[in-house]
Amino acid sequence: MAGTLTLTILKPDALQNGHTGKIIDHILGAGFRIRAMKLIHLTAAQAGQFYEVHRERPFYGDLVKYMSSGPCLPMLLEKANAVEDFRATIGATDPAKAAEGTIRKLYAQSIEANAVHGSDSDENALREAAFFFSELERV
Ligand code: IDP
Ligand code: MG
Repeated sequence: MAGTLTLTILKPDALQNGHTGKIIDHILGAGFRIRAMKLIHLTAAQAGQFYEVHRERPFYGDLVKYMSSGPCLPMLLEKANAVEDFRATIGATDPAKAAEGTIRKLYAQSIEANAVHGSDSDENALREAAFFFSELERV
């Protein structure tokens, strides 16, 4: 059975461009409950660790620089079928390919500065949740 948790990050471009409130409203409107959230400014080392799986990709260096360029807002979200439903809510990685009405279509700047992260599996959702939040920081 699909899990009920997924991890998102409102990325630096979303915060810098003033989209924080609208994106949170969109997420709540799509039926997700916020179980934890935290405003933080990642170091390059922390951003590199979070995106460890992409270390060999050509965009990794730029991605780490971008993710540590300003504050971001990780949130732990809960809903039935959380991972798949949230990926549908945010749309494709490249906003040019994202479906109408998705968060990335509405708010992303580029394939790199694409407004939000979404876990790609239940296993990664749990790993990413533990990366940002202790049990005590969850409600
Ligand atoms: P996802 O965020 O839709 O799961 P991933 O392939 O896991 O996409 O890539 C992680 C992040 O790396 C993307 O959200 C985006 O910020 C960045 N990224 C992915 N592909 C590219 C690319 O081709 N050029 C630049 N940045 C990219
Ligand atoms: Mg991914």
